[in-house]
Amino acid sequence: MSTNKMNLLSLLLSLFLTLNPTSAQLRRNFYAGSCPNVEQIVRNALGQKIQQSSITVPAVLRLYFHDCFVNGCDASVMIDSTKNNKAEKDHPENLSLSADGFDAIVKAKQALDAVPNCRNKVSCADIITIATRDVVNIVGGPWYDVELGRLDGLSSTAASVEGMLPQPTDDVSKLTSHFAKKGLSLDDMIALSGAHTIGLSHCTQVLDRIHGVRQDPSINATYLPQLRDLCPRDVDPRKEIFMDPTTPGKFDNVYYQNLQQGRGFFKSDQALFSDPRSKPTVNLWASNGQLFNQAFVNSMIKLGRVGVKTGRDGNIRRSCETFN
Ligand code: HEM
Ligand SMILES: *[C@@H]1O[C@H](CO)[C@@H](O)[C@H](O)[C@H]1NC(C)=O
Ligand SMILES: CC(=O)N[C@H]1CO[C@H](CO)[C@@H](O)[C@@H]1O
Repeated sequence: MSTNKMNLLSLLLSLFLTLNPTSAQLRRNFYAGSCPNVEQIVRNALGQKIQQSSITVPAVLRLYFHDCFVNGCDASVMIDSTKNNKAEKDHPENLSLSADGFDAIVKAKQALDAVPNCRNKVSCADIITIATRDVVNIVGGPWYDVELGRLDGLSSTAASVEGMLPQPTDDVSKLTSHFAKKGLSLDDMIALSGAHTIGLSHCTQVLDRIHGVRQDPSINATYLPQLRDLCPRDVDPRKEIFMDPTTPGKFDNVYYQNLQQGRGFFKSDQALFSDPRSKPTVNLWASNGQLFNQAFVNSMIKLGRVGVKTGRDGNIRRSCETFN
């Protein structure tokens, strides 16, 4: 290629990067001038919280997903309801968001506020982003550099959650359309679903799938009786069980190997293996954990750009759970 063409190409590329606002406003080391140790401080606070409760790990990861899918990655999921406002937390689908996830972010914010130059300088949305990267890494997942510079959102309503989150009964078409609305591809959806390699679900989410007339025939014949034992039809609705029956506490590609054997936890998980559009990718990542890790990192960074607030659309909250 001639130098002229190369110059033109790099000009076009930088023009594109400038015009593409979501990627342009976020950057690594955003807090280098105001709170240079932000990542270390968050990581220390999380380490302490995880020692008290290991449930914190999947809880934070899921919090990031729910935050970004409703209203963008703006910590709107953190806001407490008041007399006049039913916040996102109050939507029935929140019931499963574990309190330890919220508490971990509150603790990290407290740790930041204890450092004079960091006090009220770091957004709650960025704390969630950093914390999520950390928890994934702490249980064996990949490390990656986080983009920062999000502001915290100015609204949070239970009504805004309606229809935003994919359902565990969704098929690949429905899942794909949910993710496409956020600018995320089929492969992003398959990669991010790999988050179900850790964490718990309430039994109630799968009762229909394992008992009765609507029982899902794709469930592995050895796994089905185990699931029924753990989650009998009259189970206590508060009971939770691991979603990855093989390596529940480790972030790995066993999620995809489980799908190959009919050990997907939700219909939406197992659908990734039964649908020809997603099956080749499931097989690839089942056989190559490194490729999965790369894909997961790319998709997590993309997820972190969804609906980012800047300027007048946000601020830095003094408390993550209430508006300033
Ligand atoms: C693809 C569509 C998805 C569906 C239908 C879905 C659905 C669910 C459901 C129903 C639960 C169990 C909730 C309960 O306790 O009852 C759950 C748990 C969880 N989900 Fe997803 N999810 C999806 C994608 C994601 C994504 C993209 C992430 C993160 C990147 C994620 C992370 C998690 C984690 C970590 C848990 C365990 C939470 C804990 O142990 O506290 N999920 N998901
Ligand atoms: C079910 O799981 C067993 C291992 O427990 C495995 O050998 C078998 O191939 C699985 N069945 C199917 C249909 O994948
Ligand atoms: C974690 C959390 O905030 N859970 C709340 C979800 O919403 C119900 C009401 O729908 C509350 O009772 C929970 O406390």
